[in-house]
Amino acid sequence: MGRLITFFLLISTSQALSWVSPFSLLRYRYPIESLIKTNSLIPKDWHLTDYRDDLLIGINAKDYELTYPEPKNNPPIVVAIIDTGVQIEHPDLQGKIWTNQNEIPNNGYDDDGNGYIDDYHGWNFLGEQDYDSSEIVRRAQYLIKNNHNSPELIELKSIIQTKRDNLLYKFEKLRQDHTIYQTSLNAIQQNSSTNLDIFKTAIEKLEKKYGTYQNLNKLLKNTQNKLKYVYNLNYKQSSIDFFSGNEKVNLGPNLVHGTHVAGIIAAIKENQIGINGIATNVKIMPLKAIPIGAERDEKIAQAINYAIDHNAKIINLSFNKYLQENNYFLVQRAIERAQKKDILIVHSAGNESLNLDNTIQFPYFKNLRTNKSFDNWISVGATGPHKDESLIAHFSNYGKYSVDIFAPGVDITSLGIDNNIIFSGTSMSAPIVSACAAVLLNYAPDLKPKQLKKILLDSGNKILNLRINNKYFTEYSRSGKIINLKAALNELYSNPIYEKYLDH
Ligand SMILES: [Ca+2]
Ligand SMILES: [Ca+2]
Ligand SMILES: [Ca+2]
Repeated sequence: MGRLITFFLLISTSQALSWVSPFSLLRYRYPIESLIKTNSLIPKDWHLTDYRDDLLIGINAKDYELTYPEPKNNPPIVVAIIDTGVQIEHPDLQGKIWTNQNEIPNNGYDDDGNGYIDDYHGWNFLGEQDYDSSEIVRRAQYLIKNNHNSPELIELKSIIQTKRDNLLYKFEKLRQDHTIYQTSLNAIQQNSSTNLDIFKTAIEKLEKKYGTYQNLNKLLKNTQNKLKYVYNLNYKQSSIDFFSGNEKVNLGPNLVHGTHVAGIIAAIKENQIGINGIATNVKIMPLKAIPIGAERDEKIAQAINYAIDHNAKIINLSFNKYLQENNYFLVQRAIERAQKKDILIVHSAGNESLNLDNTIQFPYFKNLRTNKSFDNWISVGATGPHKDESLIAHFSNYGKYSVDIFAPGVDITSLGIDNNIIFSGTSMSAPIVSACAAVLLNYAPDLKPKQLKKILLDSGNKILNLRINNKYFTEYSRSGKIINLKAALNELYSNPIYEKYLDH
């Protein structure tokens, strides 16, 4: 048997009968595309606006450089994004991607001797393994292996079966369309029929539905891989190859997630392309480690260590799981190391509508060895634009002790692969906080993570007298606030304890 799966062992048998597994709640692991698509009154950059001016609770990040001119010639703040990869050739990210100065790209040689060949723009820790088993499958496999014929296992098996049924249905539809497309294309190309109009109409219909043939093909492969790896109780990944991986951080079936996150932080401002990012003097270090399915702790630990060893100041983690697996201690060790090296970690609270004071998720904000919270760690929940009951996103996790602060995470427009795309999720809230921390560091490069966290939490926007589900907004997080960049800068410049850190 592996290490403890701590919180399951706290459940007594009598409770277990009526107990719903948190794994059955994993609906929104990935961000949700636009929730309020039709609401055109909300500007696309609402998350950057100032509450007083626009009556939308953004982070007041639009013109901070006018009040506080940015210091010149400071080296850029490096933000590592441990995610699904980043489209590094995106025109709105040009000049914003970190480069490993000691590595010569594309020569097949590990020039800087760090163990990674040609890691010029970060590293893809997944190698070719873009798909992996989901949490519910791993949890069910664990229960089967340990002969727990529990209500939880029955529930998980039923969820997995439903997922497979839906995927099989989708796969069959896609396969049919794929065949129609190919048959029609062949007929037209070979001019093999007298009635070509039927085939032309068929293609038109399919292009309306899928956009391009490539899209249809991608969907087909994606569905097939989900059946094969993500929701397959019989899929067992043999021991992880620690040395797999490659330099290709800009490929993969879910590249849009990491690209969206990178854009929120670093997209070039006022260039008429893409969006306006939040930080200016910043470089993104893309570290691809998140598959479709649940991440592996070995890879997360390696990615955190890579960020530490290559001078990232901030690490953004927009992912979570509820499964404590055997090698979680590697992740914890890496976080401890980041703490010692004064690197800030910003983590998305997750999209399962859970109170995290009652449920442990991983990576965990506490050191399991000492049971103390990491002081270089900020956990971020998601808010919407309006000061009403919808302020906390319905999907967002929360917790008076376990979530530090909120940041916009509903209908956030950022960079997609071809066009801008609107996503909702705490995955979007975390990079907003990472970007604010990067801005502060640019003005005061020697601030420690603990101080950065204190400034950001102290200066946040306290929304008073707002009740959401019979509790005040302020009760849903440690600070009770929403991040506010301009206020954070005001705090940095007005509080005498930070005077000596300012780079005048
Ligand atoms: Ca290297
Ligand atoms: Ca090289
Ligand atoms: Ca732009």
